[in-house]
Amino acid sequence: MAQSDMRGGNYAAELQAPEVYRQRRLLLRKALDGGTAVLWGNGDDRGAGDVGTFRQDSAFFYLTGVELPNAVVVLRCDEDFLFLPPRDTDVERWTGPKWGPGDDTAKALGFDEVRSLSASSIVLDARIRPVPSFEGRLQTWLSEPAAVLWTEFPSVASGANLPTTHRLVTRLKERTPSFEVRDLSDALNRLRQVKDDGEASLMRRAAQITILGHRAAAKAIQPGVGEGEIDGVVYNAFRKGGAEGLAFPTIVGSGFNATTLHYDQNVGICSDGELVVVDIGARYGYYCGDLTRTYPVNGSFTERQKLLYNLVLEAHHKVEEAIKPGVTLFDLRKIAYGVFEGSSLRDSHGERLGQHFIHGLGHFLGLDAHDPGGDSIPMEPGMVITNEPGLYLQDEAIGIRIEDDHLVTADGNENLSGMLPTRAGDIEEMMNGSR
Ligand SMILES: [Mn+2]
Repeated sequence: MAQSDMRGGNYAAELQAPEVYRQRRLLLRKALDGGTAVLWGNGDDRGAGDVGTFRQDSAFFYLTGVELPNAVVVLRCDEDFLFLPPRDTDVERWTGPKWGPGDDTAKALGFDEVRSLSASSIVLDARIRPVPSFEGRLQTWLSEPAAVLWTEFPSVASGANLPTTHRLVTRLKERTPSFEVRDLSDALNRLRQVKDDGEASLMRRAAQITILGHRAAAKAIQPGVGEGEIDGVVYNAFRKGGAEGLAFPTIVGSGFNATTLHYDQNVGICSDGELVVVDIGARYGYYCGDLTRTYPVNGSFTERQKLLYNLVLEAHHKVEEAIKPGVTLFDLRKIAYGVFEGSSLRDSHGERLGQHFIHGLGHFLGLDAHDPGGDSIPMEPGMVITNEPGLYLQDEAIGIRIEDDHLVTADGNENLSGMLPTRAGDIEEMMNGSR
């Protein structure tokens, strides 16, 4: 599709047909029980110095495929509406052509109607008639008897501005106190957890590009190289592979830094004899990869490092064999913990290793690197989770994590990153350029 036809930002929405998003809205509408659901997309509030392109809210993108800032979607049992800011040709000279309210947009994006967020007027029968704003229309819907407003409330970080949803609901309540507010998150998250075939192929692609990042990192790691340089090598491989960007900030942690779970400063130097944890994810069509490998900086594991590495790998394998419908992340963590506790290996105090597995086994993965879903949800075909056992021995400056992405299938799982080596010998070979 030509650049000028996209009118919405980048290409991600083009990867699935408007009909796919429409079907998702239809499914959600059935859960509304006669109410009105409203979801606000993200505004474009990038400040000076921020990098990257506009990123739509994940739930909003899931339902609409629309990447324009400041859009609103309304779902009712028998209709859906997209509200967009009116087009502004002066602004578009700076930001490029955008979709605006109107029938051609509705047709292209698969909506019944696309209306303007602002109040306007039309000439009908030679008379000027007012067209209400989005808020005016919403007010009307919420004045119906027994009206219900379904929406998602983003968590409010202390000190942050009250999000749009809170502000608007408060304002509506002042004028129309009678409607009931219900949380749309459960129904929406439930839909997002089970990936359809189109989503599964986007996630396969995100995993494949993330693998390219690892292969590039493996070849660049050597004594004296900066963690930041590896970070750059990974980003280059992602963009070369077709990713639109990062699923989350790249983690390159060597030596003691490898024992810090979300270390993302990447300002240290990889030194001879250390291990370096590389936890990276490419984003493709809004879907996230998330893969971790642990490399010996000089290209070969020491005896102690290899023993510990193989133990983490054993936990990783046992978990992989167990991923199938019905099990929970909690069950899977117990398997990995059992491997660490059952090992004859000890820490520097002569104690068992289970206590050094300090995080969960993994998380749901999708439009967000940490997709909705918790440790006690039984797996279903179509769910995607990470499998990332790890051991962190701070006083030995050893951190080890091995992470793959798994799509749950009817009788087990598909390892989306199975092509990326995990065995210690294969990791060494990958670093030395022979695979
Ligand atoms: Mn992860």
